[in-house]
Amino acid sequence: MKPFRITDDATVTFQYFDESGKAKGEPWRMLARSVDFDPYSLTYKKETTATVGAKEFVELAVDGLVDKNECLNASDVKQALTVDLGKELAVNRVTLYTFWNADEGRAYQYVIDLSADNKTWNTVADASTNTVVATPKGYSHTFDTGKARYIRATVLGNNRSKGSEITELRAYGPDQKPGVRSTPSTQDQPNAQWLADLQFIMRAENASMAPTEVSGKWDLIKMAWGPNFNCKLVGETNFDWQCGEASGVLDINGQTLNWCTGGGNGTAVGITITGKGGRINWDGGYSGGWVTYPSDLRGDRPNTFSGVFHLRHGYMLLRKSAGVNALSGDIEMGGADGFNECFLVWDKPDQLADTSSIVTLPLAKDVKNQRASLLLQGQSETLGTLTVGTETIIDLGTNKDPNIKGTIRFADSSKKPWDLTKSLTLKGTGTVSFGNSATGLTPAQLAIVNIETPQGKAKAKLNADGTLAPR
Ligand SMILES: [Ca+2]
Ligand SMILES: [Ca+2]
Repeated sequence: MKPFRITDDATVTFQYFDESGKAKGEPWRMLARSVDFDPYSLTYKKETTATVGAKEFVELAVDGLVDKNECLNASDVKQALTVDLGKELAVNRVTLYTFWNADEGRAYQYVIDLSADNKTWNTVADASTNTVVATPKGYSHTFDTGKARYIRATVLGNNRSKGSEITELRAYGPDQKPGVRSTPSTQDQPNAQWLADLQFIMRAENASMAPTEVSGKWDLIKMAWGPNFNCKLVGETNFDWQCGEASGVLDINGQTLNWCTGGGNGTAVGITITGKGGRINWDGGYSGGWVTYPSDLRGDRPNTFSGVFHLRHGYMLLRKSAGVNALSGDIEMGGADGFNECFLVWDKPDQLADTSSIVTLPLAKDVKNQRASLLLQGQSETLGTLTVGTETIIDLGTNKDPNIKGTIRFADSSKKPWDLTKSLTLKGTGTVSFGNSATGLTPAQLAIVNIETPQGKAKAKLNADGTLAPR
């Protein structure tokens, strides 16, 4: 078998096969994280002490791995980390790896010293006034070769917080190159621990069993809810779930999910919804009833499900973390015979993919309250086109911060087949735009747009930048 190379974080699926090539047992997955690993540093797994920190955290600084999420930390005080090389060795290069966050320009101040006896120290790098921003490459210092048994890095703090996070401290002799096995003059022969580590530089996290396959009527009672929830549709599935909370993963897998939630009860959907294509037909509440309590899509992981989300009726709140997609595909609203109106509501900004388009569908003739409403609540969104097929309302609402106005930016929708017997009504102050020019809607489309102003209803025009304004 050829070795395969992973150059970035990747989820790898494993499966056993018998000699005839037939799959045996369950596949399983793990997340392989890309990390810098060097077991040839003189400091690798050497006896290490620190001014602050439990033993397992101190060991993180010499475990061979540069992982900014695994640091020996100290806040409010300087952190001195001392590595005992076990015997005097020739050293001419030290690299200190700290936490890094280039976006916030985090730079660490530190001093590095060498010693033969752990008492008398020789400073080889004084970066106590450093302003160079920390990166995954660490802070490297090369100096005249000296003999040392002890290497000490004292991190004084950083310019963004009081933390002194150390993820790794490495050192090398003059005949060494980082990441390369050297001659034994400066280094012990590889021991069993090194070899074990070299064979396992992929770090296993979130190892999980294959998803449970689901189709037909979904029997919830047998399902385990929580972070380990892991299901995949393998056929059309009917899923009645009146209230509750869940997390984990649901792969729509190109299938159809008929999903009913709520009905006077909110349903918190913290599940991460994935899968290419397919469709979710969502009913919030019950046929003919007035839905008073929203269900919501929440959590800090994006729903990457790229099929159609059909909000048949009910009140769906988009409540993912700001900028995290609650929906990544297209959205249909309304169109459900005998059901009342539907609301798509923003609780946080930037909840839809910039390519997600919205179509409001015509309802059956005998249905009252034939409306589809987008309630921005003072949040902002950029998305794809809008197609008006029923009475459609955009209410920009108000933000908790009075300086922030609701904003919704549709793509140029002039080619979309609007039902010109219906209307689009705008409420609230803020920005609604179609494309970025005065041609983002046709004159016929503009003729059915009403803007509610303090002075009453006004007809609409598009400014040169695509924003709607009273005419
Ligand atoms: Ca480390
Ligand atoms: Ca967006």
